[in-house]
Amino acid sequence: MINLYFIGSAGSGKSSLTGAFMGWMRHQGYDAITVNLDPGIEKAPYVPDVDIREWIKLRDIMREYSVGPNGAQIIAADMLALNINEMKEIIESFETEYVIFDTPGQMELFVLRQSGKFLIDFLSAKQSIIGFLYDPIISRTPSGLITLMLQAASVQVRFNVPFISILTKSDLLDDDEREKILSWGRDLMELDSALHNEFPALRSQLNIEFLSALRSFGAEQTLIPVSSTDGHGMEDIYNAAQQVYYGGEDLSKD
Ligand SMILES: Nc1nc2c(ncn2[C@@H]2O[C@H](COP(=O)(O)OP(=O)(O)O)[C@@H](O)[C@H]2O)c(=O)[nH]1
Ligand SMILES: [Mg+2]
Repeated sequence: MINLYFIGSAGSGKSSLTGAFMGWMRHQGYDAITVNLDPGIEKAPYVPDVDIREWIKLRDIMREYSVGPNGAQIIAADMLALNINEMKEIIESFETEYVIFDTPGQMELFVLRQSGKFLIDFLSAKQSIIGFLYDPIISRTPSGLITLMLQAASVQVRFNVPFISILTKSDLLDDDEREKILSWGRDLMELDSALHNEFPALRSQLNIEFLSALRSFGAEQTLIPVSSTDGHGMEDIYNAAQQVYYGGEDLSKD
């Protein structure tokens, strides 16, 4: 069983990708379920098989603790792991090959607080993969892309599980823009010179050594461009995930 966690900044497309990838898996005849870990989600673009809202409801927390929606999000994040035994049992009862996790809208609530790490470890870190989502609008500038790489590196340090990098909503980019972002991801020299074009009087320590150090995190920065809207790239996510645990071997379809 592989646990695939989609993690990325707010609005990067986690929930949409969970739905789109699940739809693709099902269409291919692969065995998968979805788990929603976002207690704040209003309308999921898919029907979760397991849903944190069964246990945690933002509205109840707001009432019980007399806090607003932001405070409730934080409390909810800390409560994420409370029902984890039950959740694990339910997930395992599906006896499925793939479990696709949609994580909370605010990435830092999942990444920085203890419960996210605890949850991934508890649900068997051995078989986990993180799909880190790069928002295309942020990735369009060198400084934006580097910022996301830094976030990706921090997610890697934090969870220490295999990692794939996904450029979401690629339908919003024209061909040139998409190619530019992908080649920045592949070639740090290019990213470095683009950064110097963006900031001709660059003052910070964002130099090529820094970028190389960033890359040495083992962040395989081969960005996989996908679109949840037109379904582009779903197979590439699957192949990348299979590559991590099975050296690319195909699952048996049923
Ligand atoms: N054009 C386009 N929009 C997308 C795509 N994926 C997500 N969106 C939109 O981006 C916004 C945020 O998506 P969502 O999945 O809720 O992001 P999350 O906060 O990371 O879960 C929504 O308005 C989606 O409709 C995509 O592949 N293409
Ligand atoms: Mg979401």
